[in-house]
Amino acid sequence: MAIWDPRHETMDRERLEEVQLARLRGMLARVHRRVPFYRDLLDGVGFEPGDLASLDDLGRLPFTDKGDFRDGYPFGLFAVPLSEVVEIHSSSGTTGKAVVGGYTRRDLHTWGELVCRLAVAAGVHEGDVAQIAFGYGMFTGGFGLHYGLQRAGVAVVPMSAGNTARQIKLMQDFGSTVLVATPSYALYLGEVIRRREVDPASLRLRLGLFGAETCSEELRAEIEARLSIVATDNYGLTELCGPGVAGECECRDGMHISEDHFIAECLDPATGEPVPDGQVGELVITATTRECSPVLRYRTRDLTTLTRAPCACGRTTARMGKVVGRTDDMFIVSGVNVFPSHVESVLFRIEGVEPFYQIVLERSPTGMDTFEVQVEVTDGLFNGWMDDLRAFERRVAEELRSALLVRPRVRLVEPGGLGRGEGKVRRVIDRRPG
Ligand code: DLL
Repeated sequence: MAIWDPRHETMDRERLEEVQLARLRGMLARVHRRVPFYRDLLDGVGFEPGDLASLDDLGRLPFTDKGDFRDGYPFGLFAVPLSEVVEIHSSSGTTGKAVVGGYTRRDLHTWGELVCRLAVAAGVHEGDVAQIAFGYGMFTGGFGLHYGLQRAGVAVVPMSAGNTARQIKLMQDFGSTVLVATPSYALYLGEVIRRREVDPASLRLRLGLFGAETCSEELRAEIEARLSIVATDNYGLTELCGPGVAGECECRDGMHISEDHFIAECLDPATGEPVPDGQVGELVITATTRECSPVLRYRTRDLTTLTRAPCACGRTTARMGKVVGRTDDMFIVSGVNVFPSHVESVLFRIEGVEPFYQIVLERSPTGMDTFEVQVEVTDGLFNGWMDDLRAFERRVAEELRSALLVRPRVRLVEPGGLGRGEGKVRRVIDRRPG
């Protein structure tokens, strides 16, 4: 199994922590000097950058969150003048002002290296043809994978998102071996390939580099079967550079975090105290090496686990588990906490259910919350007897109730009845007031 940057990816922990400490010191001094927001933040807790004696001191420093990025919109958190910035990306900002991240020339170089690490870890090698079906544009996915895959020395096909017919044609004509996409778009591609009776084995696809949204093991298996590939997961966010924070190796036993650039903490979201390895908590990340957009203790709101146990691939970096949900996508119905990922895992285990679903939350005129799960079912089932359909609906509702401890209303939808997206899919539609 190839390792792109063995010097950094297989460092022993003692050496890694020395590197982390030195980089953290440098970063704190820089942001204190250059970014008024960070100066106020650190002064507010009486912390001088020179006070940092060990990595444990990180736990004494304040957090940052999305609100800080929004308040600083657009360039308030930049640590370099605009004259040194060569690229700017931004999240979609559907729920308020967008998050903006800038890159100096060196940041772009680092970004390419980090994405290259995860691509090589996933099994990409020279001779591959990588078709990028992430959107190019303000979203970090397209460009991030583009830079990283070029660094890995593969032929990049910058197809961008959408235009599914052309995606399939290019896959056939160019013999694409690697597909880069969101898992939901990969699933959709698989559906169209099946519908058009293209034999997936006639394509040369062998590997998927998926990320940007949650993908349960059940969904992964479904995509792998539909496209005849091995699917890997990688993680990142606009606030921290985009993709390149963490990615799975061929062992697929957690995503290796590039800890020489990102210090990861897993904390109890309520208390902010660390949780033991293996226990679910909120991922908090400090990006120490970014010149334009360094970030201190960023609360990602992503819930996951960390492990520092050795990995068979030889990398020594900590690994994060699958993102099981976000502190803000968990919803509460009838007093019960529900994560969409949990709903997904239950649904995908039921024979006859297609892997497309949506959760709709509403409030009735009497003030009661309603929780509806709309899910597509196979053709055979949908066009069968009404009684069978009703019985199936009850079964799905019962399976969900026993796993979630709250019973949703289930609405079965014909195959293809729910919308398909090209980018990130929206699973939960919450129409409740407030
Ligand atoms: O999604 C960056 C990215 C692009 C990562 C391409 C991987 C591949 P944002 O649009 O800012 O950035 O969204 C970040 O997406 O906080 C997670 O909630 C979610 N997310 C990203 N990767 C994963 C993943 C990009 N592998 C937000 N699994 C994050 C689950 C993910 N959720």
